[in-house]
Amino acid sequence: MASATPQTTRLADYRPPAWLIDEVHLTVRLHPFRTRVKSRIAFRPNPATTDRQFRLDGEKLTLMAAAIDGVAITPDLSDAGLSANVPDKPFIWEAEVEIDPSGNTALEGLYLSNGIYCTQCEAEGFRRITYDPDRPDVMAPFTVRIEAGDTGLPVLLSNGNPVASGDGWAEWHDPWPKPSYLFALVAGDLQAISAPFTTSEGRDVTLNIWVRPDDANRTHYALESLIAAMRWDERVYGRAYDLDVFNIVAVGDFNAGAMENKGLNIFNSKYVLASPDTATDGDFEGIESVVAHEYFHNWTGNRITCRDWFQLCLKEGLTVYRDQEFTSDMRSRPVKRIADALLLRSAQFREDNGPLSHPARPDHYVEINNFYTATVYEKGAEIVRMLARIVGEEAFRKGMEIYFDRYDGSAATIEDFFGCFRDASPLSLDGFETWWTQAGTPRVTVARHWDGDSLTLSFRQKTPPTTGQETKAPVWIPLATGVLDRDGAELGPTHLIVLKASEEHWRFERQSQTWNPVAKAPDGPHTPGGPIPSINRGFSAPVVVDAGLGPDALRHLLSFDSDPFQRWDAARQLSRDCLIDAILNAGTPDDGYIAAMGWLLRDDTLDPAFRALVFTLPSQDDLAQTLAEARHTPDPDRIFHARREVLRAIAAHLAEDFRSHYQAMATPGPYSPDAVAAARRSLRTTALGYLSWVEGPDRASELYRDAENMTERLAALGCLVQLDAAERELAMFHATWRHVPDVLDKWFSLQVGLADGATAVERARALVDHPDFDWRVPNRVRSVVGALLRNHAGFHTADGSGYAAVADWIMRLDPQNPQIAAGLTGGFQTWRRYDGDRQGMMRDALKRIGAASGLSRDTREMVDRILDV
Ligand code: B3K
Ligand code: ZN
Repeated sequence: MASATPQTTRLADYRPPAWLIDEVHLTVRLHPFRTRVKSRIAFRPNPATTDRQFRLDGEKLTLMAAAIDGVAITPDLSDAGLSANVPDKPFIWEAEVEIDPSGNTALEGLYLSNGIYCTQCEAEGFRRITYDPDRPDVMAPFTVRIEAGDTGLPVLLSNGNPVASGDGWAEWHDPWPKPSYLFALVAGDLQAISAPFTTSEGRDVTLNIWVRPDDANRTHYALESLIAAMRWDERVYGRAYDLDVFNIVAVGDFNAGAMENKGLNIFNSKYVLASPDTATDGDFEGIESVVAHEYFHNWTGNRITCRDWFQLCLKEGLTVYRDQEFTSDMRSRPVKRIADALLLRSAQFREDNGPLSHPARPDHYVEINNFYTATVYEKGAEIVRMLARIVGEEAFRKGMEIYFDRYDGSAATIEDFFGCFRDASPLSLDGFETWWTQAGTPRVTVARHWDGDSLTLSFRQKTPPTTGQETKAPVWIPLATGVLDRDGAELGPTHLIVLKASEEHWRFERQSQTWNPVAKAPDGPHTPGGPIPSINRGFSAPVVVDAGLGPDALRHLLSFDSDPFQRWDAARQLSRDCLIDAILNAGTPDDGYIAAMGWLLRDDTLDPAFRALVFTLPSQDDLAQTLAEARHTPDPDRIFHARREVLRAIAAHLAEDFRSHYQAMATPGPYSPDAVAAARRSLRTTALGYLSWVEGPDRASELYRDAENMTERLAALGCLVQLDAAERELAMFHATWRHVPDVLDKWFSLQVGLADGATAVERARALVDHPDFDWRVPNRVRSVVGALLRNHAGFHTADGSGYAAVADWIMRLDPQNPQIAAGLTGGFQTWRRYDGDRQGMMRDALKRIGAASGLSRDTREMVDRILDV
């Protein structure tokens, strides 16, 4: 029997809380199956409402006792919480509940991860720890006493500052009012590496990274990253840390990447543990950015939180924007911008193009955990970036200052945030806010008219309809635009054209080098001659621009544009066109394309990381998306083979260059994860990838053997897997790393992710039965099932075995960990792109999941949305 239709929560139904909290006091006595949580909560009526109903959230709790002002009561209990009659004045609520951390496989609330007790409360996990108004607009200071009980665990941590401790107990106090989702508790046999830190305000802080003793030597990079992030937030935003300790704990079993609990961040160990022999350059960069992201939440998320979960992008979009800027300052700004554009286009545009599309601020949900999406995070960050660009650096800073001053200690909305920039900027921003409420990726088409003296660009914007939003308003589209003459010279500085209407005409005067809006385009046909416009420099707007540029014009931009993003994007468009031609017409890369690519490869003035990105061709999924947008039905097998042919052809043409770069980009001496060294390795391993297609496996085998760091070793292994020549190396890798979970995950994921379609399915099926596979560990599940979903040819094999396998695994996982099961279900979101047979098989797989008895509301919502029922 399918579960009952779960309830939809709507933004329009928001009501302020009936009761506010002055103080929360918790005593947690740990036990693997019978942990006791005593709560003492001081409630007072909310003067902003006359509603006095008293309802507390609570799930999977056994209530032992409850009292109001010291008098025992018997509340009305339901699966979702309790209600009680309460006095119409401030009162003290007390309760004692029992919970079972070992039985908690959903990893939400308090759970045991390999002997470490830890919590995950965002979004609604606190209600699995005790009864409470589990909503972000109820904030309070917390005092927490942890009693180790029979567990004997020595390290007992919670939010805030340590107050007192003794044999088997510790007490913590967090003076900063916070919502329940930021509560955290950890108990374990842990070891810290620590550093002192004095804030710009003169506060002495102890920084600790807590891990299992065996991992203590792999925490230094996380600690350095934390220090860098703290300094950056002081310097760039004037925000200093506000407690005496900052604790980070790494755990092996974690649904998300990390969590910003006040003063006690809990991390997926993937984003903490690193050493040259276990982590790749990408892992190091990921650690730096996630440590910074969680730290930045201390102000954007914790000190100022969200009024309700619809406002999630208020904290996530803004904090992603902040971490992107941090990485840009620490590493290469253009390379970071390209990486972010790649992610947005592949993950967020994909979301917009399918049934899961939603605005950056959604207006309804069934399960909020399903909305930690690319749209909320990445598009949310792009909206902040556009706002910053439009109001300018100074007004943006001022707006942020107003935001911090005005909303510190409170729970805010997108409107509150936006209002700060309205106040900070002299510009009228009316209309910009549509970005938060309208789903979909705007398309901008541009026609050019050149009359010998001036260039007129006619812009048309259109956002295709999305699920539940048929009609679309025009949005503000800030397009940083330049003009290049035929000799490559820049005609004037970059100008920010902010489109507001569905159709606008802008004229560039060659004489005065200025841009002006004009009422209409000159009569006559589109004239491609004259200077070449470079539109959307630095990816200033998260939109699709079709500037109607042919290969010559793209090669011109690729060669001469002063904006590195545009050079990369021109190369990207040429690569994409070449691949599409190979897929549809069995075409081969033409000489002009090869020459342009070779020219970029050999340009030693360009950052090697940039060149590596130029040679990272659009993924199979990106190509399927491009084809679907052009109303072609993507054929996954053809995409797979055509892409390999193009890679081979490029490799054959540029083999000599790749060889010399492979040598020249070696990084002798001790490994350093810094951006310069990492950039060299990325170009070197990219060259290796191409060379493997023409030379076979020897060079990769040799690098696998000789590599002195995980970056090169894993890249070599990836080449061997693609050539189906990795048997020996895979066995060696397994033997070496079997007992290091974060490294073993790479072994699982690589052999599924990079194999050809049929092999990927077969391997994934075998690997879920491998003795080292464990359904309870999200990272391990993602390393196989997630890897198969990301293997386009594998997931979409013509016989449907990929779909069937993934559906089986989702059903197996759902009762245990609904969040992970629901996340994997998202892999089916593209089903409408494909041919009738595949559509039928994907729909059947989804229906099969939907019919599973007792399906979680998480997965049910995903199935329903994807099938659009
Ligand atoms: N806020 C957490 C994510 C929580 C996920 C809840 N399902 C990490 C982050 O974005 O910083
Ligand atoms: Zn975040």
